[in-house]
Amino acid sequence: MNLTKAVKEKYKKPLASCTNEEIYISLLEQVKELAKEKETVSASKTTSKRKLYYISAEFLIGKLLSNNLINLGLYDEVKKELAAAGKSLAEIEELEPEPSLGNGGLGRLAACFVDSIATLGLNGDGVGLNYHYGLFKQVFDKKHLQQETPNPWIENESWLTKTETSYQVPFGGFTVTSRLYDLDVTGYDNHSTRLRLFDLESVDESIVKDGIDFDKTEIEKNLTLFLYPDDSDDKGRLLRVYQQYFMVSNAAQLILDECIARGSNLHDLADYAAVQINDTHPSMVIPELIRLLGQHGILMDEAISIVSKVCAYTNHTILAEALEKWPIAFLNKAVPQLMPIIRELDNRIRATVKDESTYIIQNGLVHMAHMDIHYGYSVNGVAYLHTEILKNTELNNFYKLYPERFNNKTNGITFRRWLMACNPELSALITSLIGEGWKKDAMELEKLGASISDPAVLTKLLHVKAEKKNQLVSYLKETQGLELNPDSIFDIQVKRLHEYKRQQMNALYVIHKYLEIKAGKIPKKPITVLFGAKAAPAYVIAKDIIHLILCLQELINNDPEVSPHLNVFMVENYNVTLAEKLIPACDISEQISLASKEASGTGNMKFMLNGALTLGTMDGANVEIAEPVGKDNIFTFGESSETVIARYERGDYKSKDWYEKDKDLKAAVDFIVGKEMMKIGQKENLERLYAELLNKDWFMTFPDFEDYVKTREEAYAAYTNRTEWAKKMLVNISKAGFFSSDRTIAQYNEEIWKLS
Ligand code: OAK
Repeated sequence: MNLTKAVKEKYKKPLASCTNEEIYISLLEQVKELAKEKETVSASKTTSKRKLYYISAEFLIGKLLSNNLINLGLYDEVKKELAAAGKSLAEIEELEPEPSLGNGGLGRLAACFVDSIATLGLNGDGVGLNYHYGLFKQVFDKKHLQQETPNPWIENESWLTKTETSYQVPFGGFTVTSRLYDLDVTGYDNHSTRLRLFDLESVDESIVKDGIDFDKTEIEKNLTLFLYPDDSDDKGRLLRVYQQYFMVSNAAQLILDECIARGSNLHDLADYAAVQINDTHPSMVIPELIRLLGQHGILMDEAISIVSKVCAYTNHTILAEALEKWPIAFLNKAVPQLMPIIRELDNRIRATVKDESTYIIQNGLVHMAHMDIHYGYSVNGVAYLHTEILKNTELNNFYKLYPERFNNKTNGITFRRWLMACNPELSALITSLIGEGWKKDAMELEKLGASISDPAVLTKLLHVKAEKKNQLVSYLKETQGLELNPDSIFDIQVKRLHEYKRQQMNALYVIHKYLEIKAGKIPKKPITVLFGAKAAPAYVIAKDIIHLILCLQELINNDPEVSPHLNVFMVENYNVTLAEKLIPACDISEQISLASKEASGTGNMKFMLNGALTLGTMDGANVEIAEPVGKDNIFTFGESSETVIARYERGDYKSKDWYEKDKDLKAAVDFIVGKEMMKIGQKENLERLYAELLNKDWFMTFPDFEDYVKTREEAYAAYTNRTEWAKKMLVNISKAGFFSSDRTIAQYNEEIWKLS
């Protein structure tokens, strides 16, 4: 790429005289063109007749400029060219809005997967929706409460390319027109693929009033405005059904069109297409494909058998409330054309399967996952423990019917974004030690083990960490006005706010530490506790937990006795961009979900890869991190998933009993409604949270509290031995190779998609 020439042609002036905005737009155009070329090359090179369609309601892709430059091998070159003209690539990157197309783990995983699909040169696209405002933008108000505002990200110049493709999507009583936008995704040093995002032609941004409020019944205007509109009421829930159908009807029409164009007669559709259903949001693709095949003259029996060879389902959660079940009345209203097909699918199960708990329709509700399992050819969990729990507990009735369909695909992350782009300093150190091979084969990171006793390497590793902490300190000062102490332990928990992830337990620890410091027990090394999390707008207790943390931030950081030793911050509007700054700077990664509840976690992998040590429960992928790093290089605590599952089964958990018998815990819990907090916070929120913990504590923070405190102290003590700590960091980095999404995607391909 020759940026100097490009801007000369576009703006008739030298690079040095261009504004950052002008350069950004020029870079965007150039990179888009190059990605498109790669796309064409990839498409012509592919030998696979079968093509993957990864359908997902979320693709949390993050900013694309740097990542694309890295993947195209242009990053260093462009950076130098800009520097020579007195321009900073980092400043230009800041201008790019972050696409707001996802919410949490499932969406970020989908983005990592598309990167790996491109890198491995597989014949596959991601298919989803082009939300205009995506997930809300989080702001904290003066009362220390989360507020939600729209998060527009689509500008005149963006990564999206409008296509000629458009479909009619029929709903009960009306039909809407869609428009396909493509977004090229570059793979590392190789191919490129596409994210295919459908939008509504008649979408109308002007109906959004007052924060993120809009008329949920104006489907023809609102369908692609927001990701997961508030589903606390029936109107919001119905809108989700409309959105999901809009996504899958477009996807199904695209799939059939493409396969026909590539030579399929539709009877052989399974030779041409594999559909991965990313949790249950795209599940209606099953009846929709059957319906469309019917329109092409294929009879029900055959259509069902074809679709069952095409669709595979991934489960990302065992939380019962997240397993989607839609009232028949909703489907009858929104998508009446699907209900007879869903009934037929259910009747066939009723005729052959005795176990009523597996039926698709039960008590007036359509169980989406049940449809996926009966009519898909693969069901996978996302970490070893999670898959075992699905097989033995949550989906045991289905496992008994179809043991051969169940398989595990432990999640992974793309090392391009989560190491090369966000931590070039560490990448350079690694390359200087073991060469470039790890960039294509992550397992080569194991070679770092040879440096474990090299003091010079360990010192360099600590220097990189210190540098990343300094960078974070400057960034948070500039962007959010936060004052962090770079010479403290950075202890970080960033992820969606959910009771099962137990940010409240972390907050209880913070209170405990505050009380200790007040009583004169000073930590050996100052501690900075960082949180980042958005709470779903209607999730009351999650918002109360944010309130608690923000109040603690106010209290502790302004207490001259305590703040030299302990600080607490909750960063505002945690997103991919912030994650890329926080993760490389982290010393201790909090992965403290209640054992059995976190399907996998992927933040845990990103932190490990960047040399943070995990403080975690034996849950999700933590189990698979603990095994290779060994007990000296991870801090695990808490009850096992068996103990937790057994207690749920007995149903005899009483949080008050635990509260009464642990005086430190009692003091921390009582502090929530004590006079210091009441002065800063809102009585209603704090009292509600206090009552919730004392009377319910559904995710069992109290039984784990004592062990959590003890283990956290051990981690802080270990930190003071810098050489030993650096060794632990190095072990973590060297064992991270397994968690590359290239490995995960290769396994999906070998065992599920079989693309070539
Ligand atoms: C979101 C909506 C519905 C169901 C699941 C999710 C979700 O984000 N789940 C998360 O998926 C990640 C990727 O597999 C996992 O790492 C997380 O543990 C899981 O909570």
